[in-house]
Amino acid sequence: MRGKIIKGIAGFYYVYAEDGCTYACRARGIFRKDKYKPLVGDSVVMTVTDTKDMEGSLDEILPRSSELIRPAVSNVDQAIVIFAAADPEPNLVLLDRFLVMMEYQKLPSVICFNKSDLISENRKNELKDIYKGTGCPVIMSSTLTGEGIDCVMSALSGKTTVVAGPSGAGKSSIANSLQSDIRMETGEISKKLGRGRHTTRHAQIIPVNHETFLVDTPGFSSLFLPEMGEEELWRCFPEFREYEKNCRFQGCRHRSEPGCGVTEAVKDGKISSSRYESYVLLHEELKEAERHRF
Ligand SMILES: Nc1nc2c(ncn2[C@@H]2O[C@H](COP(=O)(O)OP(=O)(O)OP(=O)(O)O)[C@@H](O)[C@H]2O)c(=O)[nH]1
Ligand SMILES: [Mg+2]
Ligand SMILES: [Zn+2]
Repeated sequence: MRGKIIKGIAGFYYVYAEDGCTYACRARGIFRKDKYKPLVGDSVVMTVTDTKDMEGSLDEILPRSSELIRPAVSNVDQAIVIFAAADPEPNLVLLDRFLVMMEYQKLPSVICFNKSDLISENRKNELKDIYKGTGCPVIMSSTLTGEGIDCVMSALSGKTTVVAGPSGAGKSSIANSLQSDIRMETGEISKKLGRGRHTTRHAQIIPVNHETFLVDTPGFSSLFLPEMGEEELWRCFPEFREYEKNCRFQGCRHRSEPGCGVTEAVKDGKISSSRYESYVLLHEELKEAERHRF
């Protein structure tokens, strides 16, 4: 029978199989010998060995279409980056950091501002404007009013999507609102600290239906950029591309170089200054990291 590995705990791989059941499977010896480690996300062939205890054996791993490093999951099609629109205020530098990481791994992203019930129409438009140039769809959602949940569902349908975003954004609440039989732990936000409790600990896959899967990742608090070069960083800001052509110098870093098309576009309001500020911060961070490397 075919299935998908949805989590791995203590030597067991939990396989969501074609029959709609989940089996705890041991990997057969061949995997250990080949050092070919099964990954969460793998499509596999399995055999049921015990129908009472729902156990099976992993027989074969089908070819992977992709392999993500952070988080370590295979066959991912896209990411959804979920931030609270308010309570807590979204940290847009962190959001941009997620987008850069996804772009760097060539993963398309969907941006979702949850808790839209807490912000005005004006603020919604402001947030949408900031991310217009990224090419990522921006969804405003609320698990309280139901706004945008249908948009989230249609963005995810038929795909395996990594869910990223800080603790307390409402990732689990959204996953729960997509289908009645999936239940993920949700945590009450700590009013005093203004941030959520870390309720999700292991990377695991939540089947929404037979073709739609969510990869739930632990709440990120800090994230480091992969060891990318400067040039790779500005490639991860899609809205720069159109204006880079106007830069006077080849290899322009879009910082204080004269005749820079990107900083010009920021001044003219064609590139969002919030996005550009994130670029500057991440650029400084990369330079700093490079200095420590050598
Ligand atoms: N006002 C409002 N609150 C929401 C909404 N969605 C979720 N919440 C609340 O926000 C808090 C955090 O939600 P979770 O779904 O646990 O957040 P999470 O992103 O899964 O957090 P971690 O698992 O810690 O990473 C909970 O108290 C939810 O009730 C929403 O649309 N509007
Ligand atoms: Mg959660
Ligand atoms: Zn430039």
